[in-house]
Amino acid sequence: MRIDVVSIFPEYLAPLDLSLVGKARRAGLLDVRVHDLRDWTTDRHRTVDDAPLGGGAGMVMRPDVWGEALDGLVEQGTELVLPTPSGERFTQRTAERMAATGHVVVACGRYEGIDARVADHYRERGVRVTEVSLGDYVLNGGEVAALVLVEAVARLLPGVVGNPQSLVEESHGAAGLLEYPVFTRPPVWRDLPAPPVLLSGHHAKVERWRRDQSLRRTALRRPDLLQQVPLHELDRDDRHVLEDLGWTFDERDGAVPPG
Ligand code: JD8
Repeated sequence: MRIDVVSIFPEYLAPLDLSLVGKARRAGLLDVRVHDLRDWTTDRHRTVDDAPLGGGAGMVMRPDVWGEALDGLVEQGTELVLPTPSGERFTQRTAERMAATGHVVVACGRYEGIDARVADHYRERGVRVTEVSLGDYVLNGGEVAALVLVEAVARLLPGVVGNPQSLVEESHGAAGLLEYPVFTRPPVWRDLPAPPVLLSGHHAKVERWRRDQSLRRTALRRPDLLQQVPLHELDRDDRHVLEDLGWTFDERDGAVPPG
């Protein structure tokens, strides 16, 4: 898979040289290329922004510079990703879909954003254009989203994560639940014992305990996620855990939170 990231702060993407993503790049499991948007400017001040049409505060990124940059990177089958606070939420499902895409180009905006015609222009040319948001808070640019996207996608690629099994049980995975709490040695730390079941060697009990913890955490912290879990994926024991928390179950509506 190839991911191109374009930004006026390419050094902001330096963390992609580190850790798992850095190792995967050096191993050829992933091709990440970072570009400086100013390389496509033509004036001696390397200008990328201009005043907003219609007035208002701040500056807007020019479509002509972005057009020159993206024309050189976007090909047939490329997905063009534009981080923006007004985008659709970037989720694990989004990451999974992008990991199955051969080529993604991420256009990192700054200032008040990128001239809206850039997205429209590439959509008109048949390019899949996705405007994504990390969440309901305002950042100063798209670089943080690019870091999140590359890491979330890279770790889903074959060979990047050492033990693919760990991808299965994590939050937002196929089960749609939050992950259970994890513990390691010492068995007692500052008078805090680890859950005895984890020291029992009784694998079935350990699995049940972990499932119960995932259900409880999801019910208490992310009831919206639990409501999306198909009823047939909640067995009798699962429902007992949730009933103790006041949940009910409706064949049509699925798991129903208390109150
Ligand atoms: C791209 C420019 C800053 C945003 C005026 C502050 C994503 N979840 C998210 N929050 N914010 C962004 C984001 C912010 C960006 C750009 C993404 C490009 N800005 C602008 C509009 C208000 N300034 C984001 N993903």
